[in-house]
Amino acid sequence: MGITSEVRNEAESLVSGTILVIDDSPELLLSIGATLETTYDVHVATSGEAGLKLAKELHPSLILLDIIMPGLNGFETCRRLRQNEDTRDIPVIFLTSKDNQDDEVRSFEVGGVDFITKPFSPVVLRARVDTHVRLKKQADTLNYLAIRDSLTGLFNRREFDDRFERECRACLRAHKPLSVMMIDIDYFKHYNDSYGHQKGDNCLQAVADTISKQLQRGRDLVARYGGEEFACLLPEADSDSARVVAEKIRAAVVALAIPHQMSQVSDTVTISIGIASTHNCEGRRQELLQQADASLYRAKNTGRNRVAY
Ligand code: GH3
Ligand code: MG
Ligand code: MG
Ligand code: MG
Repeated sequence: MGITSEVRNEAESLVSGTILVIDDSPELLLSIGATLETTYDVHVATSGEAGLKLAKELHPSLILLDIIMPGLNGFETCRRLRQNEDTRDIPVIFLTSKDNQDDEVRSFEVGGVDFITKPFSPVVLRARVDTHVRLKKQADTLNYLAIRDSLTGLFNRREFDDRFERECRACLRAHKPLSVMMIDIDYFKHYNDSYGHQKGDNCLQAVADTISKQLQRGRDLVARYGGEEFACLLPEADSDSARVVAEKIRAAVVALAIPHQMSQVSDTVTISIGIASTHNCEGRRQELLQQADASLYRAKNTGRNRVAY
């Protein structure tokens, strides 16, 4: 089963998930809990400040948010949820005793997805929550698929380029180096010719998994950059540390020991890796990728199954 169908199955399964209720009234928290906790994992916060903190920790599928609370009110809480990258995509339903039109409109303006007035009908609350949780899951699925390659599950090239840009800025700010690697399977056309395209696809998946497993630092990332070409980004890694990582990846692919009778370097599948490193990537992302490509070309021309920098 490819990632597409796995993710779809997950999204279409019964509604479930975590819901955060932010309200200063203990009675209301109890009655919402009773309404939703048969299906959802319900967490509560009694102030906007506590709610913001919990939202970051829990990443709930949905937030039910009171408007009138001491301290941060619901509108301001929602505004801050939208400003934070970790919480901006969580749908917020306002739940309030305020039932004038201005507040209802304001609720949507600050980023709410729905507005329910108290006292609420448990069945209506339930129906609205279920609907928004389902929509949230569908949006998550589409976002996930938009940034992935469907064969390997790695990031796709567009996502790599986006993240590269962000990491570049972060490394510049922190005065840290950054390295990129281009990886290409050796004699892969021959591999397809002798074992068929399906085996070729399996081989690509195995190589992709192996590269991922060798990248252990949280910010390192790998993408499928082209057909049988992978790009890795190693933030805060200089040329020496990138070479260590590349050598580990090269050796791990050798250790897979996938037979390749028509390779001219080995009797198993191998890869070649080109590295480029910099201490100042400002405006030079394209140039760095070209440098890594040039290194890769050297690795190919000096015998393959090797790392060049
Ligand atoms: P080299 O060692 O110089 O890299 O030789 P190569 O044969 O690997 O040459 P190249 O990198 O140009 O070959 C790319 C081949 O990868 C051609 C194509 O058949 C194969 N390929 C690209 N994408 C896919 C894919 O999604 N699945 C399969 N099975 N094969 C692919
Ligand atoms: Mg209140
Ligand atoms: Mg290639
Ligand atoms: Mg190749």
